[in-house]
Amino acid sequence: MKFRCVLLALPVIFVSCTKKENVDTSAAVADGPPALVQGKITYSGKAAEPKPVKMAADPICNAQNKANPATTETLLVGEDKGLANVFVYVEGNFKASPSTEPVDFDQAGCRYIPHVVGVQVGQTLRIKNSDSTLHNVNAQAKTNSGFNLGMATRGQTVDKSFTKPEIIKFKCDVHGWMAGYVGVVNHSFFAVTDAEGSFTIPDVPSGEYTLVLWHEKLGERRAPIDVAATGPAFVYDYQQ
Ligand SMILES: [Cu+2]
Repeated sequence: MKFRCVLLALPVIFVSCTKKENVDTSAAVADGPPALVQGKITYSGKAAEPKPVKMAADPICNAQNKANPATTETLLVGEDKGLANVFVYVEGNFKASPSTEPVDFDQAGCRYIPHVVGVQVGQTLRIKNSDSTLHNVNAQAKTNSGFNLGMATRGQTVDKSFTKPEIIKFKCDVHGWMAGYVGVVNHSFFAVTDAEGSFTIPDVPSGEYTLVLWHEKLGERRAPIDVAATGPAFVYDYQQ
């Protein structure tokens, strides 16, 4: 297994990659001012072009899809090999109370938007239905309590929260193509990579941690990081 990490910025944050079995997962005690953890996740392997999603089974989905054609989101590689929809979080036990801001997780155009989203333990996940069709929200939690509920009305919202860290797959039992992921973390130091593979996690307390990367198709990677000051940037390539 080959890992490649490139340190781009001044040595304000040291990033190296190791195989999973070599990583010390214990969280270090914060001992300095908070810093910005930012970087770009790439995938230099082969990636097929996203395919159109066939929504003919539901005329309402199909009509919306014509105006805004949906494509598969399982592996989205963008500019400069940037890998989208990687859930990135700092592993550790931080003293953090959940944000009071709800996180939106919408069903719109018969897709989950965003496709991958993060939420803190105890924070509200506001599940919406922006479509004029029935969606069945099947949260396939393993550590948390899962649920399975129908949302039949356009504009309907359901608030949920989770008690334990876990990345939960959501699927719709009505529309087999619908899948989305909610990363639950016990603090606020997480992000999802954008279309260029970039992410930013602000205000991480100085210290040594493990940065965990998770992608729905490519799986999990772990990299030790030493957050010592502001201004870090690194590139991590998912190709093995
Ligand atoms: Cu649905």
